[in-house]
Amino acid sequence: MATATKKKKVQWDPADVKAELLKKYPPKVARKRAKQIMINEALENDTPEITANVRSTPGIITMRGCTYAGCKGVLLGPTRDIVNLVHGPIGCSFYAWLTRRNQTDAGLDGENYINYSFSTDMQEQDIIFGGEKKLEAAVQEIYDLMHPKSIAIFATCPVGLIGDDIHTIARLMKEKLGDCNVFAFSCEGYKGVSQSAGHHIANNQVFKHILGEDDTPVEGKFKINLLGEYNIGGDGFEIDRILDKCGITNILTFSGNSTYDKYATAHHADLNTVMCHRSVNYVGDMMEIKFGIPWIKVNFIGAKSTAKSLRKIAAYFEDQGLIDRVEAVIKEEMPEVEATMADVRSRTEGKTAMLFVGGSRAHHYQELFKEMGMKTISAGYEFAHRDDYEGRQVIPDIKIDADSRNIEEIHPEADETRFNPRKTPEQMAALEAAGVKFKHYDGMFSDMDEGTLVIDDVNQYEAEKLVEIMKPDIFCAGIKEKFSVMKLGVPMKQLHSYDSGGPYAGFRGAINFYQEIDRLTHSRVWAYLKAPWQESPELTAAYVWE
Ligand code: CFM
Repeated sequence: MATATKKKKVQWDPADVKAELLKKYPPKVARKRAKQIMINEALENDTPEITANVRSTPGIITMRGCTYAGCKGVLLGPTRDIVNLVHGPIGCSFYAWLTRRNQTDAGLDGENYINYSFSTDMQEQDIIFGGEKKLEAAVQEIYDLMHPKSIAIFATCPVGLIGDDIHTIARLMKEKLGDCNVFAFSCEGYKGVSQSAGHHIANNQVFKHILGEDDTPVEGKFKINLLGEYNIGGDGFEIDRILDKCGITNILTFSGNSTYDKYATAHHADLNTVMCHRSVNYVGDMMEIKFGIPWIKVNFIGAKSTAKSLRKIAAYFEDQGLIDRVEAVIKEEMPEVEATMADVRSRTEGKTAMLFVGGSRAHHYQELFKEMGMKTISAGYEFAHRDDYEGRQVIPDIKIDADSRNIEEIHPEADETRFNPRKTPEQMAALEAAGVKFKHYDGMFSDMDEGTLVIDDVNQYEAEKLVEIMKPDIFCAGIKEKFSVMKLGVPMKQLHSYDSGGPYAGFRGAINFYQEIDRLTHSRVWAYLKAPWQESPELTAAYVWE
């Protein structure tokens, strides 16, 4: 196995690439985009400040989704026993139905509504006369048919526009049904600039309506929650396998493979670990204030990051037995990972990658590429905030604009009976000194090389330009980008859905990923393909009557 990453000869100057990306825009758009396209380590600016979490420019084909997608699809979608009822026209349900690959274990009770699509199917007359009656009837119908523990109502754009009072309907139906927790989300697609607003709306409601509701004790010596892991392609299953092996009890994965009861008992954990910082970091903060549970950032993408995260968790519990157990698990799991890594690396060393994904994978997956000796030459998030790029220290400086002010900020207080600080301030300080940093995230910039391009809310045009100019060995993004990139002759890997592959988390996931990327970067098929107009630029045709 080669020890150092071979430097690929740079054929482009990042400043030229940036200029080329901006060239086609009208001056006003170019000025705006210039602040969202950073040459890492501030080669051209005094401060490495990036503009993020702002509106996309109309007319540009953004990679983003909407607020409803972030709330219903991302956060609540993976919870199998809460019925997700979409109040809106059928399209909003149909296009969100089983499109995210969050897997679930149907459990012994078999209560699993993920395969269903529930909608009030609003029609024109409901838009004119109001849809509240229809919503009420839909909640009743679901209850009569399924008797679920909980029904969550999601507002789509037209519901916000006509002003249906979904929260009152939810409250009245909860009172009427008695044993079913009905609550609602004002997550209209237009509510924020991206999915990110939907995460926030979802988290607030879950925090207010379910978290910490059930005081039945949970067994386990080392109890954690894993916040911001969504079990795409079974990632959460692999992480649970490893945690189990270490003797760590994961009460709640928020929200992959979750259930209502897991949320309700999550306050029994002694540590919150945060995977996807963007979608969930405020839940960590709120749970600390309300219940006294500290949080740390972890990353189970990449074998080395997995080992590091396990060691951090063990260090937090300050238990020699657990520390030894974690070391034994790492020792047992790593040889196979390292053997595959060395084999694959002999072929992937020095290759280049580009990653454009939602709000955390574009950072996390750089770890796996590093392990393969590959260099990330450009990366960016669709909808992350400045702290996900620059680190959490910038949070106090982030200007709150009108779009963010639109989203409710909740300010919890310590719970009268359930608040219990897990560590004394002295213990926390000692752990910090020993390297277990709480509420800490350095962001993407610090992990990327000087001169790499970090691009917020990249669009279709820029993505194609980047591929044309920089010719990466692999491009990672989503389904909307997949085919245009492949047509440029570059292999493409979807990092949202994993192209039906995965898991890629943990130790076994790392092995899967190395093998997959090895195959993809050595597949020549896309480079051989020629579009008809490339093969014979002059097309001839004849009219039928000729
Ligand atoms: Fe977090 Fe996600 Fe992501 Fe995200 Fe998403 Fe996703 Fe994503 Mo698609 S919660 S921010 S809103 S890690 S669905 S599991 S892959 S864009 S990078």
